[in-house]
Amino acid sequence: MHNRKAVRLNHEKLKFMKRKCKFIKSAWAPNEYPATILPEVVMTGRSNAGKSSLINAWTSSQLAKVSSTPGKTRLINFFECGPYNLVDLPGYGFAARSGAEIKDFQKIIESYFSLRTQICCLILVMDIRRDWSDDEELLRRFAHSIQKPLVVVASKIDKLNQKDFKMRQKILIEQSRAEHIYFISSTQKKGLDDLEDSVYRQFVHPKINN
Ligand SMILES: Nc1nc2c(ncn2[C@@H]2O[C@H](COP(=O)(O)OP(=O)(O)OP(=O)(O)O)[C@@H](O)[C@H]2O)c(=O)[nH]1
Ligand SMILES: [Mg+2]
Repeated sequence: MHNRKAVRLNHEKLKFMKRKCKFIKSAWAPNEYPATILPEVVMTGRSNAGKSSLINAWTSSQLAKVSSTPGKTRLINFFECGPYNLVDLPGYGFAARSGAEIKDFQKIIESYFSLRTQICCLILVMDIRRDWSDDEELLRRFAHSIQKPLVVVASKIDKLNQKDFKMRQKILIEQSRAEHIYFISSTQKKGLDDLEDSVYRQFVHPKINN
C-alpha cells in the first residue's frame, strides 16, 4: 500500500524533474532501444491523432516532431521524463503508406511491445471527433493480451463547442468501454494535469516501487 502523502511528495518532485525532460534517441531495431530500465508510458494511435503533440504538451517542450501531414513520426522515439520515459510511436491507419511499409511498421511496433518489459501503460490517443474503430478495438484487445493497462486519451477538444464536446464525450465513453479515459487539448493545455497525475500515480509509481 502506498502512503498517500509520499505519493503526493513524489509527484511534486516529478513535476520539478519534468522540466528536465529530454530526447534520448530514435530507434527502429530492438538493439537500438536505449539501455534503460525506467518505466515507459507509450503513445499509440492513428496517424495525426496528436501523439507527438501530447508529448510536447506533457513535457512543456517542442521535443517531438509534429505535422499536419499524417505519418510524421516514423521511428520509435524515446524521451526521458524524470523517473520514467515517454515513448512516441508511428501512427497506424495512414493510407498513403505502401503495403510493405505498413508491414515494416507493424513489425517494429510488435517487437517493441513484445520485448520491452518495462512498459507500464499504453496511451491510445484519438481525435475526439472520430468514432472508435476496428483499429482502436484491436489495440484495446492487444493491450489486454499483453496485460498492460490502456488509457484512452481523446485529443483536440478545443475543436468542439461545449454542446458537441458533451455529445462526443458521452459517445466515446460508451464506444470505448474504457476504464481510464481523458479528454484533452494539447494546444490549449487542457486536461493534461489530470492525465499526467493519474498515469503517474496509477501506473508509473507502482512500477518504480516494485
Ligand atoms: N487543435 C488542435 N490540434 C492538435 C491537437 N493535438 C494535435 N493537433 C494537430 O494535429 C496534427 C497532428 O498532430 P501530431 O501530434 O503530429 O499527430 P501524431 O499522432 O503524432 O501523428 P503521426 O506522427 O503521423 O502518427 C498537427 O497539425 C497538430 O498541430 C490539439 O489538442 N488541438
Ligand atoms: Mg507523431
